[in-house]
This record gives sequence, C-alpha cells and structure tokens, in this order.
Amino acid sequence: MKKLALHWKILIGMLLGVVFGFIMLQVDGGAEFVNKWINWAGTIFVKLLKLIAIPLILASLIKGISDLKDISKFANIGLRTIGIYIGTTVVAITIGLLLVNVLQPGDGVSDETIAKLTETYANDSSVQGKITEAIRQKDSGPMQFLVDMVPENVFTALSNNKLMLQVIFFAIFLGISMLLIGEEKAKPLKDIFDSLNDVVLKMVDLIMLTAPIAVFALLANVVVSSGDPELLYALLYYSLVVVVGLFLMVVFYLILVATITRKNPLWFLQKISPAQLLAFSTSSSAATLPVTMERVEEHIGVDKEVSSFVLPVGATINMDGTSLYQAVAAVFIAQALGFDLTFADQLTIVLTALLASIGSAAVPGAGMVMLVIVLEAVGFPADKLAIGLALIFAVDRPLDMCRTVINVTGDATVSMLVAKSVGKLGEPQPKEWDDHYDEVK
Ligand code: DAS
Repeated sequence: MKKLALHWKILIGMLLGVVFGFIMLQVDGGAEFVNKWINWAGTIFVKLLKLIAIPLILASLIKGISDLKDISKFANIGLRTIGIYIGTTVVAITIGLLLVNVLQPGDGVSDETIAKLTETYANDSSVQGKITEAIRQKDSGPMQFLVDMVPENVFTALSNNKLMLQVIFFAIFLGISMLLIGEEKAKPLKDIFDSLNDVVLKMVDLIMLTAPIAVFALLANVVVSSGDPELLYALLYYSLVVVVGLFLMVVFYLILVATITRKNPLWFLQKISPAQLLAFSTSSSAATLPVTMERVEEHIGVDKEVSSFVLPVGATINMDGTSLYQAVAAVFIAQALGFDLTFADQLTIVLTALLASIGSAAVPGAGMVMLVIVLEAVGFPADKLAIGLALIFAVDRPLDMCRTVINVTGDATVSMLVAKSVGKLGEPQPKEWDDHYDEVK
C-alpha cells in the first residue's frame, strides 16, 4: 500500500483538528474538554521541538563553521545572507504598504465595532502586557537587539529559548575560534559537535512521528479559543489584506527559486511543506526550526555549511511575514482611528518594521508586541495604543499562524539562494532512516 508522505499526514491531522474544534464549539463544555483533554498533546509537541532547537543550533552552527576551511568563506556566506534577508524584508514591507494603502481596510471599521473591541480588549491584561513589553523594548532603542545578542553566561543563554540570538552569537564565536586554532587541535571538539548534530536530527525525525496527532490538538485548540465571531467578521477585510500580501510573498519566493536556483518551485513547496504546516500549527519559527533545517538539508540539498548559519539566523532575525503584517496593521490602525499618515511616515514604517521584525522573537504573538514600536515611530498617540492593539487582537492568532509560515518559507528560500551563489546547492540526500517520512515513491 502506498505510504502517505508526511505532509499529507500532517495536513489531515490539521483538518481533522479544525473540524473537531468546530464540533466541540457546538457542544456544551466542548471548549473546556479540548483545553483539558486534547490540548496537552500539542503543548508537549511544541515543547519537544523547542527542547532540541538550542542543541541543534549549537551543533549545526559549530559544525557548519568548522567545516569551512577558512574565515573568508564564512564572511562570504554571512554577508550574502544578511544582505538577502534585508532585501526580502524590504520587499515584504513594500507589498504590505501598497496593499493597505490601495485597499484601505481601516476605512470600513464602524465606530460601534471600535467601541465593542475597546471594551473587549483594551482593558484586557494580555493586551496591556503586550504594550508594556513593547514599550520596554522600544525605550531600550531599536539597536538593543545587538546588545542583547551578546550573552554574559553561556549556560543562561543555552537554557532560555528566547535567547536564541545569544546561542547563535556564542556558536559563531566558538566556531570561528576553532577555525583559527587549526583543524588538528579543534578535531576532538569538532567530532563531538558533528555527532551531536546527527543525533539531534534523528531526534527531529522521532518527534515528527507524532506531528499529525500534535497538529490535530493544536488546531482544535485554536478553533475553540477563537474570539467573538462578530468581531472576527468585522476584521475579515483587514485579515484578507494581510493574507493576500503573504500570498504575494510566496509568489515572490517561488519566482526567486525558479529564476535563480533553476529548481521547480512546486517541488520546493512540496519539500518544505512539513515545515510550513508546523509553522502554521505552532505559530513559532523557533519550534519549527529543527524541521526547517532537516527539510532544507536532506530534502532540498542545501549544504550544511550554508543551512547551519542561514536558518538559525533567519529564524530569529528574518521575519518577512511579520514585517509585512506590521506594515499592514500599523496603517490599518491609523486608518480605523482616523490618524493620517504622510508619505514620510510610510517610509518611516519601512525602516521601523524592518527593525521591529529583526527584534521580534521567534515565538507566538511576537510580531504584535513589536508593532507598538512601528506605531510609536510615526507618532501614533500613546493613549490610543491600547485601542489600536485591541482593534487587531481578535484576529492576531490566525494571522500569526499565517505570517509564521511566510517567515519559515522566506528563510528556506534564502538558504537556497545563498547556497546557489556559493555553489553549495546539491541534490537531496534523505537519510536511509527517513523511511517513516514515506515519501510517495
Ligand atoms: N510567531 C512569530 C514567529 O515565530 C512571528 C510573529 O509573531 O509575527 O515567526
């Protein structure tokens, strides 16, 4: 019997989860049942992926850098990566601004909707919490993420998923130092990280065996915890503008893959789809990173020398979906609350959305927290921030799921472009023990 490829199993799990969630919404106490008896499977799955994200980043970055024979190759890959990341993010923000200015989703929001959202969310502690966190980050300045990147204590950095940038900084520092002391002296340490890398990738495979069940639980929980349908409906147009923008970004990526790497774009989508489906289910680039790395290296053929740097860095600083969303959301809020934006303000949004997306953590809801920085940068009245965030809070989770898919797809695309540009884009080599992926033969 033809075995079903992994992405089909995950997709079926997601669809069953959505159907089950809607059924539970019709049943008295259904939401509580999902929360108590179903959601735990998704929570454990996301925790397992986060558990191995840090060891994988450490092992793959150190292996990837120490595999390079000299520093200039690393500098070459690093500069190309940062350059292309900034380029794709600016394209994402520009697409977002064009759509939101042309389609004007904010003009259709009625005063009673604003009043209802204000009373529903503006006093909601989670909205206030996001504003407080974002203002704290803003007050520390847009370049704070560079200061935060340097760890004071490697064990603290290794023990906190939010400090992925610090782990990346430490791994790059260690990898470069291993290069400088020479292959002979570094060999014992390099061997350890080489085998750790393979072991952790095997752990990814084992965790992925539970993916279909986990996404069933995750999606069921998202459905039962969605907000008031009437509020969701009022923000449907705004949500559509974001989704259309994100879709255009996928088209942009596929054009890059087809024209620059000469690979079939539909083949690329099929190979990366398990990572995209997990990004959608978990709303976390960090949790999805181990799967993105496994797919890009073993099923797309990007050499580890490239993927081990491009993907961990991308998961934390390259968030094209988030930057597009921040541009649309900022202008939507200004439109809905009657705050005029000049052309100069829109250019300011390009810069601040770029910095805000770099500073956004790879965890659920991070993009919305950093939105405050974009709004503050264009002089949005501080007393209306709560109402502004309340306006979009109702649909933030489903949009977070969508923009995280674009964040992950963008990282995978850039890893292919960088690999192609340094001659490190080969043929896929799925490991012999990949049989449980059961690619349709
Ligand atoms: N959920 C974030 C991520 O993991 C993106 C966001 O919040 O915008 O990529």
